[in-house]
Amino acid sequence: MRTDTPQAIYLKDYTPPAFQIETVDLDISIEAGFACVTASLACQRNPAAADPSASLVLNGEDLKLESVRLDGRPLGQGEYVLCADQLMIHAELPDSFTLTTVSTINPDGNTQLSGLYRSKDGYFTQCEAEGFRRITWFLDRPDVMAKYTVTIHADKAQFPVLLGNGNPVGAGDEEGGRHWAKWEDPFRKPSYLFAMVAAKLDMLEDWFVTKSGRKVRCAVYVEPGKLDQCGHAMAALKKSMKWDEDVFGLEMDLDHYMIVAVGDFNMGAMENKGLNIFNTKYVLARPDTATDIDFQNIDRVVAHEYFHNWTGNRVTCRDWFQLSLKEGLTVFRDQQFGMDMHSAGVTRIQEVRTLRTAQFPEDAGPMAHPIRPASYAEINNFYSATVYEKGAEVIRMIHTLIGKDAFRKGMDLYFARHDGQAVTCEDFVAAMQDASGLDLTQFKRWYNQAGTPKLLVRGAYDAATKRFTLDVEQQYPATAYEKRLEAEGRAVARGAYHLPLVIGLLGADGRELPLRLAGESAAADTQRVLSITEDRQQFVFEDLAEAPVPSLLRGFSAPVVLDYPYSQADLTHLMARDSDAFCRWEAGQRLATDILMAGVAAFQAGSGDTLAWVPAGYVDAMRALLGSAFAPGGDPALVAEALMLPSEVVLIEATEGTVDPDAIHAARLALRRHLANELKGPFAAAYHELKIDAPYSPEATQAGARALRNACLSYIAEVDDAESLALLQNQFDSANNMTDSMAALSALAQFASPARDAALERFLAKWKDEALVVDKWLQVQSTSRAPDTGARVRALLDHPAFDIRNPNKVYALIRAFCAANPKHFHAADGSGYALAADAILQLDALNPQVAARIARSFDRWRKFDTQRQSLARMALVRVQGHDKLSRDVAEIVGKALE
Ligand code: 0A1
Ligand code: ZN
Repeated sequence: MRTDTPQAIYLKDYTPPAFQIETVDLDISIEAGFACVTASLACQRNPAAADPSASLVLNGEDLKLESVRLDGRPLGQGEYVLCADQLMIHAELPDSFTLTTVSTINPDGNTQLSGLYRSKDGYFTQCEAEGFRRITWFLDRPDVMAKYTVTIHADKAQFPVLLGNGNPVGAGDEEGGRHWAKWEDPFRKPSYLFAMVAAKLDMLEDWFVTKSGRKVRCAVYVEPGKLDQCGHAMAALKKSMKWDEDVFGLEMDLDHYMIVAVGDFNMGAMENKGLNIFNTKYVLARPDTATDIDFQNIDRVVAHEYFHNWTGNRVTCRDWFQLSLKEGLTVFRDQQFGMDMHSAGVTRIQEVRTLRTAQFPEDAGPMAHPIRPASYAEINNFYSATVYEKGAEVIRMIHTLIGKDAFRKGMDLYFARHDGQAVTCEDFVAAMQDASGLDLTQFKRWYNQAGTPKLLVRGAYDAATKRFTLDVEQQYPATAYEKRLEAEGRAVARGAYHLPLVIGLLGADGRELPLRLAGESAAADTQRVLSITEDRQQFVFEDLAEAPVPSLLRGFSAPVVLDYPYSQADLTHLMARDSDAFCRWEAGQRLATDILMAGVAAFQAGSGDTLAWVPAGYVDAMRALLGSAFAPGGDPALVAEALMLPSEVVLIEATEGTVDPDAIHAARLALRRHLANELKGPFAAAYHELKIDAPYSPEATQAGARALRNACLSYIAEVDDAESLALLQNQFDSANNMTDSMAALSALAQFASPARDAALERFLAKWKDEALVVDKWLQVQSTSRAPDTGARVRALLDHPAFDIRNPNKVYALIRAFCAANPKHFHAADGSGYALAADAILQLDALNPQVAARIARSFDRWRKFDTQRQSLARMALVRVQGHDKLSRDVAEIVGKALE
């Protein structure tokens, strides 16, 4: 039995590689039941290596070595050693030489989906972070950058499409109905960006002319028969190319840019040079199969992978500790793209919601880590919300502190200095500092400290002096991460963060008041970026004729928890009048959270049903909110966001002390029902008013109207009478797009009823051959609040529509249940925990990366009552006790139990 957390590797131990590899020549032959890989590596001793006589040690995993040659000479026994996923060359090595290995691999048996693997229509690769070593022996680390050529051989009828990175340089037929193709990538790249495909695929082709007149061929490859679902992805690609030229001056550098969609994929997509491989979820979309959100996600993921071509590929990471160098920056870039393409306010709100649902809990739990961790056991566990989403917030703070123009200069400088290199987060910050002249030394704490800081802000108005004083205090208590470092004797000093606090002040009539800080001669503006650098700071605003309501943390200017003692009247005022869309939304969320927390206490005391905890005026504020969508300048998309009460997951995080998931669920549902009953008329009127007659389009205005209409529908459904059921049924029956169809199905799925069962049955019958729609069918059930959900999820594990080898299915059924259905996952009898543990163990034998993602569901187990804690601990201990546990799951479970 294993009880420990696996061996960690440390950032402080980084040393440059002993060898560099100049060129890689690969020959990959796909045979029946195996693949043969010949790799010729032109190697050179690295003058920067610590040990000038170090031997060559290559990584390899699940490879069967057939032969090794050094400059053509076969090496014999004793000249190399194979040991624990390493090939060590003992033969004497000249300063430069070519090492050629021949190995066989088993892509058909590769259920991990890392390296070369089989999926329905052919063979695909995934090499980030350490998958290349599952294809051939290599110095599999990102600071080894080489030029690659690859020749692929396969059966022509079964796998007519053969793709590699870069440019096609040759192709032909071979004996036995086989064919070959050779690809050459002119850019040096790390091994994690290698890709190849041998498959039967259809292709959509288009062209993009870059700003300097280069014609780029854009191609989207999909499963045969799905060409009618890839137009949106192609359009997104071309929009991304244009945007990166316009906003960052960055041009596409290859003649071919290919996107290949595959149904079996662990993550969203992968930015391999010139040959992106995508989860079908982020490529395929048709109005009747994909929702507005799916269309938006496709835009974002296509843009994200495209933007990586500069931020990640041209300039890459020195080591995996620097992952946020490329990910935080690229997420920031895709967020900015999203804000330009869709509604800026709504996009920002959705990002904040993601951060609060996924990243804040991570920072508060056993897997807490800074955006650049100091150690890890399994790098795949660090493709985290912290590295990605908080990483993007950190870049955004630099953008806010130095301003847009200096940020652009900083990007230009970063590329001028580092194009073609593998660098560190320091290098990026140095470019920003040098371009802006702002000292970012203290700012770098964001890279080394974990945890969500708390900003305690207090305001005081003095009518006599007409001054408003803001006192700002930051708190950053140690997280599990710092406690672990401390226990290991590696504690690092913690200190105050440098962050931008963007603020405005609102008068009683909602006007934005001019802001003049003490010591300044005139009011500069109605919005200011306050630079917070100390544990405690004070800001005094002058010339205020009335007590203002402060609008704080505009645009969510820093990833912190803000604590300000707003009254309910202040919040209602901000909700209705603030000029900042995020702050308007935030005021509503804050108001709802305060009310719901009172509701939770009431339910725990047995008086929840009286609704005495809902303050007078709340229903009116929500009525006004709904009405504002129809006023001149109203934004239905934003109102839809604001009508949504904080999720149970967010409320769990907001709970100080022991979480009671049943009371949280009861209070939230009671408030939804109350609003539904009180605002029955307005919801129905809005629903009818927002009917769209035009043909479906996923663009923002139509999607916004649909979002609000479906938000109304979900409230109408809470009334749960014959009339509301008829409305749901009618929408489900007549919807001409997946957004409306799913909205109706998901409302129906909340009630264990014959109507639900019939709708689910019809939906599956209609869509059983569209894998991504079947995922929706699974998820609508796994996230339902209906009392039979736990049992249904168990039963669905055995349903023919479910496949535990397919990550999308696992995410839809199991992860969604664990992460987005707290009422059932945290069922008091432990059945949710047992279900998760069973799934983790079953998955771990197939796909450790996916198993580890499910294991993260236990992150917050210590926040619950002792009964639930003991059941969660039992489940975790059962997983940990398994004797062949992967490093991936062992790290997660080990940390959870620490
Ligand atoms: N770099 C990709 C994400 C990615 C990471 C790992 C993968 O396999 C283990 C796959 C994709 C991105 O940021 O989009
Ligand atoms: Zn990325």
